[in-house]
Amino acid sequence: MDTTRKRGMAWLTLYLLYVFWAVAGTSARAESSCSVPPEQQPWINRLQVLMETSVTDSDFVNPSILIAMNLAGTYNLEVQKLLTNRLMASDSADLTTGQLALTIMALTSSCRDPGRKVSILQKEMENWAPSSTDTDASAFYGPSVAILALCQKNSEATLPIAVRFAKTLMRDSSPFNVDTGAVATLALTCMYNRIPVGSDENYRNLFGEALKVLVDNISSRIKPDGIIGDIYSTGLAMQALSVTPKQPIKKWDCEKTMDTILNEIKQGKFQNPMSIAQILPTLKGKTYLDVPQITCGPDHEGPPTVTDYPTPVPTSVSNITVIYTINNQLKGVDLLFNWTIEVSVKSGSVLLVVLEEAQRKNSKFKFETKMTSWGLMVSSINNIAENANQKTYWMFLRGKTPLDEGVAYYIPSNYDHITANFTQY
Ligand code: B12
Ligand SMILES: *[C@@H]1O[C@H](CO)[C@@H](O)[C@H](O)[C@H]1NC(C)=O
Ligand SMILES: *[C@@H]1O[C@H](CO)[C@@H](O)[C@H](O)[C@H]1NC(C)=O
Ligand SMILES: *[C@@H]1O[C@H](CO)[C@@H](O)[C@H](O)[C@H]1NC(C)=O
Ligand SMILES: *[C@@H]1O[C@H](CO)[C@@H](O)[C@H](O)[C@H]1NC(C)=O
Repeated sequence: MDTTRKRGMAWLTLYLLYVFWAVAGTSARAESSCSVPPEQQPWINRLQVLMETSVTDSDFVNPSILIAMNLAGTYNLEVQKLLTNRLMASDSADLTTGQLALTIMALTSSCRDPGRKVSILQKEMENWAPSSTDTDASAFYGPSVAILALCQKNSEATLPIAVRFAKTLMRDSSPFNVDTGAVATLALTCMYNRIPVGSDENYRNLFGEALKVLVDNISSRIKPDGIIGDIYSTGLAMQALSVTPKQPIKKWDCEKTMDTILNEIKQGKFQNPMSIAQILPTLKGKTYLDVPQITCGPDHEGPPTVTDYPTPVPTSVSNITVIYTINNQLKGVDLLFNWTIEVSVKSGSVLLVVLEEAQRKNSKFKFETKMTSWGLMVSSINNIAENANQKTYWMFLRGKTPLDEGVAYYIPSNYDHITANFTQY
């Protein structure tokens, strides 16, 4: 009798431990399992200051920056107000599906009512269908953000849209893209967590199955140093892996990823405000799933007391030589070209300076850019322009390796051979 009671107690203890573990595991995973050590915090504060400061010198209204500010705790209230007001005033008709979705999340993160923007986005997603032939995985990026935004606003009305999205995603056979997979994971995790009680088990099964495929694919891209995809997809991938209800086949070592990211930050790899906007939530133990829970009060943290900004290494005034090739083997039989030029630019210049110098020396190298959330994108070279319908664009490579940054941020080395290749995605 005594032993059965003891056994009963033991089971109860075990059960309680299990419940405690399960609760702690879901609610505090992002914060507790790996966070930025306090002594490294100044680096993170500096990034946030850099990101917030960028807003005033740019006329591109970037909702991702507002989301990151509100998740991290705003320093500059003026910037927060400016962005919120500009986003409130933006016309849904001028925005892509993805930008509209980010705008809704940004306004929600500022505790503002996005109003009609939500129903417009819902309509767009009800009519959404990816072009049936050769869909590239990144075609799901905007729609994934849309499912996430709609889930946070009205998950029940989003169920049928999300079901169709999940099925389409699983049918897609194009090469996996980590950034897109991460946002899709956040979107479907939101849906999974909000399946109404007592509804069909099929929802849980479908979203669970899709999440398993996504998370396994993300985990298959974890490199030995902890980077997931490349350094600029790692922030979104960390968010995804820290919230998903489905554990990946390949175990993820969050500490290792965090260490490597902190090192990359110290190397100056996060200068682009948009790159900061995508990594900052994770560094602050937050994810995009926290957007609806943000509380907006009059009290705020205020700017951090960071004075010792590391000064960049002074670059020498000497010039370097860069070999630059523009190559179109794709468009117009009589328009094909493959030209190379050598240009001399000041050491430490960004690639954009090389392009300008080439254009100045030879008008065949003329080019055009357009402003995007990631900065300037090269849209046209020698009158050959990218085209979203034809899925063409100018890809930049160093030797045979595609660049992981745009022309306004990449700094070429002496005798780098940079190629702009007109190609398809
Ligand atoms: C889809 C995509 C593309 C598509 C965009 C066109 C399209 N219609 O889909 C294509 C294939 C053209 C593309 C090109 C490039 N991309 Co890209 N792209 C993405 C991806 C996966 C999703 C973007 C998106 O749809 N956002 C959703 C909407 C709502 O936001 P948006 O701001 O309106 O989106 C626009 C911009 O993102 C812009 N864009 C896309 N990529 C890039 C890259 C740069 C440098 C710039 C300035 C703009 C830009 O195109 C989008 C559609 O108009 C992101 C991933 C990410 N984490 O953001 C990578 C990403 C933005 N791309 C990246 C890179 C490196 C490039 C290239 C430089 C690659 C190369 N070696 O050539 C080129 C740009 C070269 C040039 N001509 O200047 C990096 C940028 C990192 C950084 N620090 O700058 C990212 C983060 C991927 C990664 N993890 O490395 N890309
Ligand atoms: C990645 O996703 C595809 C479906 O898009 C799936 O068939 C494949 O098994 C996944 N890969 C891994 C490693 O999970
Ligand atoms: C284009 O030119 C480069 C550099 O001269 C050369 O290496 C490459 O093979 C050429 N490519 C094509 C398709 O002609
Ligand atoms: C050095 O680079 C600049 C462009 O940055 C160029 O104008 C100048 O002519 C170059 N000097 C030499 C000696 O090539
Ligand atoms: C350049 O683009 C062409 C056309 O799409 C493609 O066939 C070729 O493989 C590309 N070259 C590189 C180095 O990516």
